[in-house]
Amino acid sequence: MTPPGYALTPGFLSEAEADALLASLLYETPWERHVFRLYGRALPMPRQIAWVGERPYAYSGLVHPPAPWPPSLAALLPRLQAACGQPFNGALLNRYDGGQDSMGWHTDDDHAPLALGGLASLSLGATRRLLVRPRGGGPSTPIELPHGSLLWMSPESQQHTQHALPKTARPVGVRVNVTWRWVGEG
Ligand SMILES: O=C(O)CCC(=O)C(=O)O
Repeated sequence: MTPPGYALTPGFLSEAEADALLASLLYETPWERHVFRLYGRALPMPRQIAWVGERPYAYSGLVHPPAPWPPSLAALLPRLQAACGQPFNGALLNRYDGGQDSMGWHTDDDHAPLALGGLASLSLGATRRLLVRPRGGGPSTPIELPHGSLLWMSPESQQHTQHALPKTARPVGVRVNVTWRWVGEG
């Protein structure tokens, strides 16, 4: 069972559609691996990211400039918007090259103009486990995210819960996640 405010659609994309989208995003995307400084130590972010969309996006201590939708994502946009019942004008792409790539606990409402709505999270490649827990801590609920699945995260889910994609010791292949968002004028 997914936690309140989260809804999973396995097979949102067919196997063939998901295979083609994964291949084109791996190839076309200008992936960036950011490096943070903490107490004088350089810490590489444990995944690669890219921002696409019509507005700039403040994320991970940087403002990412607007970047055009790649054709493969532009083609999917109307379908995503119809499925979720809200517009999206940008997407954060995350690339996990193996089990040691991960994302820590966070919510996605740190960017105030996101107030309009929820997020649609499309998973491609290796199945990874997302953990969801109440904001402020507590027991976590796992959600397995298979190739081609779509996870809807309501606006309320971002107010009440945090999520994370932990590392895994299992041998896993590459995974790309596209989190579609609405970004206001800031
Ligand atoms: O890779 C995932 O499924 C998590 C993505 C995520 O939490 C985010 O983009 O905020």
